[in-house]
Amino acid sequence: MSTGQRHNALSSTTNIPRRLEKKKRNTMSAVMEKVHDKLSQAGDAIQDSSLLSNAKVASIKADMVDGHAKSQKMTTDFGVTLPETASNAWLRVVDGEGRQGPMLLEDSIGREKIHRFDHERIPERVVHARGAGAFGYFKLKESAEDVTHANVLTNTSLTTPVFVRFSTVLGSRGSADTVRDVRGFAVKFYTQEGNWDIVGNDIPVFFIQDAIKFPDLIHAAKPEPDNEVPQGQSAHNNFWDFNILHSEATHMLMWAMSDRGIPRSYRMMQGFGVNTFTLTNAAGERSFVKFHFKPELGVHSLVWDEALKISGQDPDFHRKDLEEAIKNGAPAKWDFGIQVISESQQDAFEFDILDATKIWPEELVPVRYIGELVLDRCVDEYFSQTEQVAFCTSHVVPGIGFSDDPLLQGRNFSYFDTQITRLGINWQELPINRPVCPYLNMNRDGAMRHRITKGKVNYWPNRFEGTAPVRTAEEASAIPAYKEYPQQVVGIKQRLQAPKFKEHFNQATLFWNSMTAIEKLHIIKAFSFELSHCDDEAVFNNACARLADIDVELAKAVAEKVGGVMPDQLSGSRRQNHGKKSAFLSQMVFIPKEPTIKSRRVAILIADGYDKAFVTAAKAALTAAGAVPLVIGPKRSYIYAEGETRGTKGHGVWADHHFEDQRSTLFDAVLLPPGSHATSLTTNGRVIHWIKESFGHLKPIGAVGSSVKLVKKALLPLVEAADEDSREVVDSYGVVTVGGLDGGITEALNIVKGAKSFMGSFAYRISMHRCWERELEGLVDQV
Ligand code: HDE
Repeated sequence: MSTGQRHNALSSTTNIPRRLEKKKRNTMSAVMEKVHDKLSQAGDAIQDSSLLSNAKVASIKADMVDGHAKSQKMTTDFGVTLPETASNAWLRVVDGEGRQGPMLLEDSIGREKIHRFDHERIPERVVHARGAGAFGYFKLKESAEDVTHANVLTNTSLTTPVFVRFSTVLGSRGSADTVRDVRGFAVKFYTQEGNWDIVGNDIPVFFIQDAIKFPDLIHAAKPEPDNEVPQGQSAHNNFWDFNILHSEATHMLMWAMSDRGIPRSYRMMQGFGVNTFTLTNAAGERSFVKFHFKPELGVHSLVWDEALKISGQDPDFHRKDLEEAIKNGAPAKWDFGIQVISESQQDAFEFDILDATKIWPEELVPVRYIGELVLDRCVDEYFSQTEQVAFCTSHVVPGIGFSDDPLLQGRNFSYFDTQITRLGINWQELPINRPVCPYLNMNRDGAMRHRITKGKVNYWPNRFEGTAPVRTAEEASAIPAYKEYPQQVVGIKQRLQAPKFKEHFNQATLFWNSMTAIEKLHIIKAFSFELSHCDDEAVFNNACARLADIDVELAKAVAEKVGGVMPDQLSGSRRQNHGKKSAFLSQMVFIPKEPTIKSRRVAILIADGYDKAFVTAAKAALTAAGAVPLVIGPKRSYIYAEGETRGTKGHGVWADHHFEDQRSTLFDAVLLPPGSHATSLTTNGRVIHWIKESFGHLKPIGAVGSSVKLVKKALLPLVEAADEDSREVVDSYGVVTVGGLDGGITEALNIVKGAKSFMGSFAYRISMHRCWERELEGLVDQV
């Protein structure tokens, strides 16, 4: 599309009256022309499907350099070529005999290098300091024009580039990924009408109702002030003290103590905008909205013992998981949905729809899924992209607005403000933050300004393009600018809360009642872990008393474990459980439509003497189904199969890892191939531990032929296992065994065939994520 055509297309979509458009074009400054040209290019890029997700990437290309110095000469920051010796030695005095004397301050090359290094760090985010990001796109599938005129939510032909940053809340930048915490889910849509940020979480509610409490909440949750302990943990006195003093936090605590607090992967979490925003349609009608993201792979979590161990074994677990999936061709995907309440229904609910500690139950307000979010591209450089990205709840585009949600309104101030501390006043000019559409105004100067705006004036209106004074109201309203909704506001200034904000327990109980038995067990265990780390009696007793407001059985189970006050020791009458449930709160309902093992990590344990045909075929079958099989052996080297000669070319399989550098915690399942290697593996404590630990973490275990004896050694009598000469596949609590492979390897390893085949049963178990029945029946505590 040519630039001229593009302009026409633009004016037709933006509804600017012809007269005004002509006038505008006539008076358009050279700068605006350039900006429009840029838009044309960006627009053209958007049309080009190969760059679908990359209109943003295209826009930052000019700022990218190849960091691999091999092909280039190294220079100073000001472009002068460096001598080879500069990387090794500071300029110094050397006497005639080669003895070193003092270094010289005059070495501007040395000084430049150290000076840049001294200032590499910027303040980390005050919350959500640790994160991981990726690029991708948003594809609208169904127009929401009945409720909004936002282009991004009405034009189904558009593909909008996005950048997403996931994060933990409490830990500092170098903390572990798998701690129990809320996860941030922040999405920047680079729309053609400006940047739109949804700065959400993986949990749909929040601890507090009013922004003014946020600093106290975070002070209490972060490491304690006297000794800066603990790092990235909520299991300490101050966290629980604050939250129990705020009964409004009760609902959020239930979510945070559920498995939502320890996701298996960023790719397997829901995302929620949490706050109530508004939408306005072309007719000027306003409604209230909440934003949702539902993961294609289902909602899955780690188990707590596993999460604890991964924190030490691989603190970058989630960060690496996102990268591994994208690089292996498994882009992360979510359905995007909206929950909408019309203005007339604002007061129709027993909760206040502006209260961020409440969900809008989906039975009452169904989610309308209208689009898809896809992350398919890893970042090029962590600092300039993931670290420097700056999200703001106040970044909305025409057709989307704010509500009087008191948390949101505080956030609208906070995000803007915090970026100045982190990035400086020109943070919006950074490549990752600037829009892909044209932008121009008279905001100028400030530290680190790097955009160059040409022209004679830096104020508006001005004598060059002063159209504003002559614009009629009609003309002005036809410009597709951001317009605030003309909301009528009448009232008395006071620091008070609306009555419905004062009810704090109904939805906490609703959440508890809606959990499956296994989820309830996990919640009890989570509360018990956290409160056992609180050594102040007042804190754990108050917490146990609070639980009695949610459900007596829950309170009893936790109090018993942590030595807290039992519900029947409490004075006064307690709330009764209302018995209501919702079908949309258990994460167990969010499973993929079709069973899938896409991006699941499977460890294949071998030693010299394994059955090569099996290992090769199993790897191929798993890979074909989208899983990530990795071979683990006694050492990282070639491991030789039965009948192979060590050191012979073409023999052996390369082990990706050895038994000690990777642990069972880092995999979703373990596969034990047949072969004479089983004999040596039976006496390998690390391997037996691997099997027991996998069992304890509820992971599927598959064993074939002679390797069945490994399972027997590690897990009898907890499970049943196939006889070594039996051809029947036995699935006992997700331990899938078969003595021999019938009908040939291919059939036995056919994942698609499912049920009867060994691999079909094993893969099905992997697709179900974890074997919960082991825990329900108390087997886990016995390994
Ligand atoms: Fe944030 N929050 N927040 N928050 N938040 C920040 O902004 C704040 C809240 C969330 O990946 C900060 O740029 C206040 C709710 C995410 O860069 C800061 C209040 C939700 C991220 C800030 C809240 C969030 C932040 C720190 C209460 C879920 C990471 C650095 C009124 C809907 C974004 C920054 C990223 C980050 C303030 C509550 C999510 C200080 C005052 C509720 C995902 O501005």
